[in-house]
Amino acid sequence: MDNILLLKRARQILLANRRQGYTIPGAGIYPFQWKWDSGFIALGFSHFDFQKAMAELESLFNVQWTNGFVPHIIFHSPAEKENYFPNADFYHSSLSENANLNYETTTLTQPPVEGWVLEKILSKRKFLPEVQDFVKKLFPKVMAQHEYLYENRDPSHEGLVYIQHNWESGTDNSPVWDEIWNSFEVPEYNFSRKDTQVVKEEQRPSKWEYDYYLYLIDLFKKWHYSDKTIAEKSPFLVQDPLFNSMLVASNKSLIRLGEQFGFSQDVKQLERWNKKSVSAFNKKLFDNDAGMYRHFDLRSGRWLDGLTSSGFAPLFAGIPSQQQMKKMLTALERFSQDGKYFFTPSFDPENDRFESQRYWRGPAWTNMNWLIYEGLKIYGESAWASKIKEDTLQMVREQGFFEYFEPDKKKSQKQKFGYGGQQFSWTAALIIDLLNDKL
Ligand code: 9WN
Repeated sequence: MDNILLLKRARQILLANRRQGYTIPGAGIYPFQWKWDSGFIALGFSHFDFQKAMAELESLFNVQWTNGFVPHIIFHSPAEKENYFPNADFYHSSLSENANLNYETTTLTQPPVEGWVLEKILSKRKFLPEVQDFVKKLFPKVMAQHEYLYENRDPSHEGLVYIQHNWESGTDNSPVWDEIWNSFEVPEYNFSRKDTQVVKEEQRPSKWEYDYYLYLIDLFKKWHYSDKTIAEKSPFLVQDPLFNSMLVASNKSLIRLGEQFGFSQDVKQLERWNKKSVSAFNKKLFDNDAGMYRHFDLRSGRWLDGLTSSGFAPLFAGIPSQQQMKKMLTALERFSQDGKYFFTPSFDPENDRFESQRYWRGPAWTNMNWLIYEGLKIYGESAWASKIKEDTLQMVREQGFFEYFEPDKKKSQKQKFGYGGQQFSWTAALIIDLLNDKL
């Protein structure tokens, strides 16, 4: 497939996945609106249909809670209720005193990508008054989300916020969580999996992992979703390098947008937060031996076991020093094992727990590739950035617009298909962005 056809297919996918005012990640498996997916999708739309890009973000922030929190799934369509588990009935978001009762949502969030998404889409239509009005309207809402995170997810005021559930990380069944799951027991849940009716079981998280995911939500329900109680009592409390990188990158974008649009008080606050975050990031999360960033478990007081592609995300936020970045290039090379794997497997391929088809335990993902690609450009590492771009385009050209991809190049050529959901929105959106990028 040449680039023109690839671009055409990508646009068709985004349009086909569009519903009323929002876009689903993929038909069949994900029939609602997801938070960080919407960020990537808005970026994709901004290249050819600006109204849809703005609508995507607007529909996300319409749901914002009174405390600034933005939930990770908005169950817009009641007709799809039976097709996803766990749905709104399991969460009971109304148990939280902060919930927005006009919408059915989850009670978890996802990486705060919206600040940098807003800046990126604005750069394409800077001078249109309508777009400027849109940014002015969204800025305070994105700011309120950052306030929520710094005030409720950073109890020791370190500058690093925690996630309270693996679903908040975006990298749901990453092997880094195994250690936490092994530290306590949960009851067996009886429920009917919907995901494995549309995607092969060996490409999805295992049933025992779902039991842990559900148990945590049950605990939170008991505590009426109080962040304070969760911080005190929950067994899962992690400073995630991907989540915090998205926060720092969004801080930086909000600072630039705030200066441009006259939000000077907010700019000062953002600068204070951000300084602290970057410094804590490098002190606490950088593993000098591995040459990359790690997840920190606030419960055990140490890094979680295992290296993941999330550990490269700080590049996107310009967090590493030049010296750290050089070390990260060596780690990146090791992840690709001399070109055996596409950039970038989601988990360390030399680790015994690496599984090349199981979701976040090994496969390559276009959004992680894209974040690393953009990060390397910030550091002027264009040769490296081009390698990642080429790998990503090749992966999608050979395997299709899947959710995630076989990272072993030889194996992928033989099988000619990817894994998980098909006609996947963020894969399409980011291919559009990459094809429009001049590098
Ligand atoms: C749970 C929608 C989402 C992504 C996540 C990805 C996956 C959901 C699931 O799909 O998670 O949120 O049901 O597996 O891990 O990053 O946002 O694409």
